[in-house]
Amino acid sequence: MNSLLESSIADCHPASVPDFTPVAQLRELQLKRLQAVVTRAWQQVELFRSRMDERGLAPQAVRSLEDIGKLPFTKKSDLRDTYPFGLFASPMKDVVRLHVSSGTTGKPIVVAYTKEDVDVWTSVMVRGLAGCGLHRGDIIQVSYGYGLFTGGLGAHYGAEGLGATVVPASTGNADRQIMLMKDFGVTAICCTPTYFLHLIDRAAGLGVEMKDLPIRTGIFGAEPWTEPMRKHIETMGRIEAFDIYGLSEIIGPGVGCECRRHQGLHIFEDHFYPEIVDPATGEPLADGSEGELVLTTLSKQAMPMVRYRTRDITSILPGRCECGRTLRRIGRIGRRSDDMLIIRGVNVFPSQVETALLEIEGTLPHYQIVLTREQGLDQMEVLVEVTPRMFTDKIGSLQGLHDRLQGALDHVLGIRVRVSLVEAYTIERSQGKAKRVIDRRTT
Ligand code: DLL
Repeated sequence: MNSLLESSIADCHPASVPDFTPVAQLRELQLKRLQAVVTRAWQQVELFRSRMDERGLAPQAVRSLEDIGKLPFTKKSDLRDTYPFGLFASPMKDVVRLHVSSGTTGKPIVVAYTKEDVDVWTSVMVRGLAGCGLHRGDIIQVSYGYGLFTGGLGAHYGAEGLGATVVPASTGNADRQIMLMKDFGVTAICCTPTYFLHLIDRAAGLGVEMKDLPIRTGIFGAEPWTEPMRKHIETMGRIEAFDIYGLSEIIGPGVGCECRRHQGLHIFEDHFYPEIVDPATGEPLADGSEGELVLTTLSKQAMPMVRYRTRDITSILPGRCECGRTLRRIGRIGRRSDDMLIIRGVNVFPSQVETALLEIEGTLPHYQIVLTREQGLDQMEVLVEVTPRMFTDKIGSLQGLHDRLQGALDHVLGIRVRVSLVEAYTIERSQGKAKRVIDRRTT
């Protein structure tokens, strides 16, 4: 074993050892689990069985991992159409937990867990947190929402499973969050990146210096964020920031997580099988190509998901991570296939706006995109908060900042949008996922 690998393993909680399983052994385990999950779904879930029947497929058709490509996809609409319990593969007496994801539109979806599912969820979260360098002795503040959202309880069980001390703060009451961090000597926080930004601002407002707090790690996810945002958070918050990914339909947080190399998110592949497909055709794409992430749960009991179309756009990164984990990695998820805005025929993603803004000094990482329709034409306005100093400076510097932003956005987006500079705190702060786009267009 090389010394890097040895030190990575030494860093870890014993539960993290599966991260280093030799690849051949991992693939063998995945195949065995895939066959079992397909059989379970076929036996227990009517929708899945009928889709397999339509294709003339039985579970025995899965003889190799490549055969996964023959299986039907599952989509979010399938969960909505079978609301509430239509995709459950376990009787209710075996279901110990339900979570609900509301999404932005329409009916909510319900997801279910058996005791074994909760144990798997805890174990992947333990592995994720351990990979970020956390361990027993850490004091972890969980500031994801507790409740129907998976973030709070998912991180909570993981942090407790790690043997750390958990501060179950949930979201809200930023002043109290800062007080807890300070008084309890919190060493790590789990929350959305935008909520942490808000906490940094509040700390400054309360006269608390981040550098005086013992916090050293942040585990951020549940919404897209960019590399410039990471740099901003790390500098202002005096912490190391990690990206954690997950979705309710698959388990919640803990599908994948960065390690200390910060070169992509390791997928906990012994439980979740990743594929990348062309979002338009559903055809599989090679490693390194960007496309839609499709996930299959390999051990889920209560609600197995076969080839779930996440709509999250990323790629499987080729090659192995220097940390020695054998788990494949995905790139940071910057966008979803359904968050694309089409403005006067041009495709625009909110993450492009964030990248452009954060490169310009004098702005704050708080922005919102407002869409309107004027005389039949779509208009996009980007509201950007600027540092208080900019407003007290001469008018000329504000105009200069406006022009630099306008230039950066024109360049990145390829269309002219309206830029409005606003004072700090004009844009509403979110406690969970940030709402970046306000669509005021009426059809
Ligand atoms: O957001 C689970 C979660 C909680 C993940 C806490 C990480 C931390 P849902 O509410 O079902 O579950 O939303 C899932 O959020 O399909 C992505 O579009 C987005 N998302 C989650 N993590 C990231 C991330 C939770 N790290 C949806 N980067 C997913 C970008 C993310 N997008």
